[in-house]
Amino acid sequence: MRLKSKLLVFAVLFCNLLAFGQTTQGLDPLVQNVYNRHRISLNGYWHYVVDPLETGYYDYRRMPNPDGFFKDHQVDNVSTWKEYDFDTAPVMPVPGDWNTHSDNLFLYEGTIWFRQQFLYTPKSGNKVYLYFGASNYDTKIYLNGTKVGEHEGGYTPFNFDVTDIVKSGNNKLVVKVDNKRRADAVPTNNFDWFNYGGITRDVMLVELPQTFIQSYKVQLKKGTTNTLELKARMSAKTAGQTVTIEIPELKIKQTLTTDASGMASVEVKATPSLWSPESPKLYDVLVSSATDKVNDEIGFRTIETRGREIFLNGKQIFMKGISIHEEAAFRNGRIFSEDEDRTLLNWAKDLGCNYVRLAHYPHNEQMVRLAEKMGLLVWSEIPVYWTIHWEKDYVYANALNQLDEMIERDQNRANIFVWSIANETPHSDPRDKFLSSLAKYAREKDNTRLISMAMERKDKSKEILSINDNMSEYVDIISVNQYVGWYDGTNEKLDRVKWEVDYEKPLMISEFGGEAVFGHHGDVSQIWTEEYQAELYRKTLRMIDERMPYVSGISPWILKDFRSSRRLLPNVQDGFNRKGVISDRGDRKLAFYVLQEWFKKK
Ligand code: GCB
Repeated sequence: MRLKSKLLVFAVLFCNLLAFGQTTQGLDPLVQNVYNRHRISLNGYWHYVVDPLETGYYDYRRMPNPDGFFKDHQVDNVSTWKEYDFDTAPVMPVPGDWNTHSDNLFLYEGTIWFRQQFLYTPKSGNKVYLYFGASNYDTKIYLNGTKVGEHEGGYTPFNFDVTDIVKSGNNKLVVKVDNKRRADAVPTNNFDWFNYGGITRDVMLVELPQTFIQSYKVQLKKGTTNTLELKARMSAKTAGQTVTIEIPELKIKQTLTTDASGMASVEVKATPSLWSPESPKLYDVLVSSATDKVNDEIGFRTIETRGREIFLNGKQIFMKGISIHEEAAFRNGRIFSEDEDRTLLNWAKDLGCNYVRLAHYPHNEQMVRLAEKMGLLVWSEIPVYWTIHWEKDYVYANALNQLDEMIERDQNRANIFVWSIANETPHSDPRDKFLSSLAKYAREKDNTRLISMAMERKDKSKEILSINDNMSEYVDIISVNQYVGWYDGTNEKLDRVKWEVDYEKPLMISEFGGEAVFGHHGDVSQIWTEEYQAELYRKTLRMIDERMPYVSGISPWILKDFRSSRRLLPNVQDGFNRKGVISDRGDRKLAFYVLQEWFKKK
């Protein structure tokens, strides 16, 4: 199924490429678990050229210039004409975001060219992949003057087989990154977070044997606690290759044989200790073939819904969560290190969370792995956010590709319990078609997790709040972002409203909240104060206790104040969405303690 699905993605992408000439190009199937492969980091200081008019890409008639900056020509004599020079251009760190690297680039949206040189000695018989953890948003990649490919989307990994392009000695890697917002992009041009541009995650060469283990999935079979499904996909699409999967602690050693598509799968009886927030048990897993091997740490759990409840490992669970953007604590830029992931996750643990909603796009791989080790369940989502151009096939292909890359990377993470396919999208038939197809795809690719999306309210009356969304049929968990007390009335309204939600499915409140400036105090009726925000939390939580006893989880908006160009109020917002229960400097607001107390009682 997985291979068929991947082929489908490639087919859709290919057709779109022919039709529109945009979206992704030249991508190779993702190599899974790159951090446990033989890799050579290309991180470091890269030279960059800021190119707002895309002079390095188009000629003066705005036609693609075959001799663009990607050629990185050398000046070899006094009459060589060249109007750019990577060698003398400034440098910035990769991974990095250009906005916080330089004040001049803080609000820059456009193209920046990056160049890194590296020495390499190809090993005969090896394959070499060039891997990007993420780059925001439109990325074109050239190695030694040859175009390697391109990728659209700012938050998912992608890679290319560069075996035939990388050479012995010095190599020149030139990358064009364009973070201009577009109405027909995913996300669209209107979103409430900061459009950090650049190569924002690790870049590396991954050295692999000619035939290698492309990916594997080792999970409990849906609906069981005593059967493991072991699956592996080899890079070569031929029958008869053997792959061995070992889990020493469970005394499992199974040899699988591939079919003609390079896929192999087998079921094996086992009763592993289950992963849970209280006991985040992971097992060492070794996947090996005649030519390749890769290690992982994998946990096993079941997740299902029954009626209006969510069950983890057969036990009903209340999801005590918080939403998080991938923005560093204290310095407000994209996160570039595991320590920065850890700071945010520790804050979530201090709050008493057993779950984090990683909004509104897939966060870096270490964030998910760290959360797994810390016993935090994860809601993982793609940036299908607000208004999307639902009718356009290439927009769908782009969303589908991002969904595929998200699942492909993290399909072995026990803590991911939900793939979320959208956030607050306006209702229409084309939207329903788009989203239901994404839901179907996610379910087929991975039936061991639940599907959800953050919906909006559709009220029965002013004070009878409700949800009415055709997509309810396609999701396992109904989730709603609701802002009574902030965008909808003041806090008193929270004392009056009733909820009538008619779906026999679990309901999560994926967002609620209000803004407060840390240290700004006043009466509970005064907005922007910590007191108002704390009161909003108190009343919302009381509303849930008293009038929504069936709610099965919450992830208030949001852990930390975050940068957003939509938030313009001077001396209050100053470019920040202030709905954090913690300020951008790490100070806990009163609402933090209100939520912490509530979680203690849950
Ligand atoms: C929402 C969005 C989130 C915003 C938040 C807000 O409903 O999902 O991205 O940041 O509201 O603060 O308005």
